[in-house]
Amino acid sequence: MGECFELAWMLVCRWELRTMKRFRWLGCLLLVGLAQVWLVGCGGDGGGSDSGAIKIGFLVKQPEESWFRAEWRYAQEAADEKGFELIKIGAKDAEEVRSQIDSLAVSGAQGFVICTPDVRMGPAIKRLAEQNDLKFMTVDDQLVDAEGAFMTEVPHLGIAAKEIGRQVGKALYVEMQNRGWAVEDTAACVVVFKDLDTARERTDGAMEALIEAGFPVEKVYQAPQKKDETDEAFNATNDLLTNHPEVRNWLVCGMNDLTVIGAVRAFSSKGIGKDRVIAIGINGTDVQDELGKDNAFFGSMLLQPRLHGYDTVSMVYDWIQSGVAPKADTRTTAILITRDNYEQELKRQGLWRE
Ligand code: FCA
Repeated sequence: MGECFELAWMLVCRWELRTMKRFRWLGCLLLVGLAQVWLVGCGGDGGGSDSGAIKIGFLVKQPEESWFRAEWRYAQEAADEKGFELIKIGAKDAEEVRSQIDSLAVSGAQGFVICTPDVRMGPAIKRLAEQNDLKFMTVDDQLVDAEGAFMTEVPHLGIAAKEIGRQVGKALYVEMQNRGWAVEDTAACVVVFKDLDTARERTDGAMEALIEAGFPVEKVYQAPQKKDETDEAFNATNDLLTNHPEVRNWLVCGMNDLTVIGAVRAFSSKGIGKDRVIAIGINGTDVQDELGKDNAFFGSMLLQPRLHGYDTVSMVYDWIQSGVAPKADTRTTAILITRDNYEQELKRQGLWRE
């Protein structure tokens, strides 16, 4: 194949020498075509596995969550388009993360994308990947080292958490005004999860924007959840409500839809419904049912799971295939969906369930 390539190049040069300018482009086209055939003939996997088949893992901490299912779906789209094998893995604790990375290596994978159940596993994940010669990047939750500092040497794609949190805070305030609620009658219930930076940044952003808009800081109550799960958000909110029976109206937010769903359930278990609660989540992937009902869920910040699934695996694929490393840090944005636009926006992103 190499010889064909050289021969074609000679012909093009000769054409040039004979000043057959009219046909020069034809020669170039021929050359490009042959170069492609040659690359395919050589395998063209630029450092992939011996068999040439590229396998990439996608590990997520909560495989049953709609958010992660959406990421997987879009990652699969990339795999089908580009012709690599995607291995979808649920890894709910540290032990599963370790054993699944090892099995990935055994199965001949060359890389993975991960949203780990525990970001403090950062150094361990990095070591395991290096030992097994696996390229990897993180999605959603950024790894931290032993001192709790972000491991910026590992490529990451996550949401612009603080800014999206601020959008939540602003939207809560605007809706409070639309309803004509007096600030004196209203408090904020912010369900916080302090163990995860992206969660903390979101709720910090929401509180910051609420206070900036004029909401009294002493009426912003935090309800700490022990884990990032709906039941834990329910318990945290329940405790807060027991301590504040005097509040008439509530603005509610948290790290994601599942948290806010838990909070809304706690309110409704105490008989506090939509006429006294404005609740806004984050993700947008989990709220179709909520917004389909007439309840206290007002809206959600709809993220872009396609970028988190399709783009991340594509970056790891390019890294394996052609040695182009992913961008060090990518942040994605969100838009507010409410009952007015949720159907249209979920359909636009291919997230609507019939
Ligand atoms: C975290 C949350 C998910 C989603 C993602 C972008 O991993 O747990 O629900 O919000 O960030």
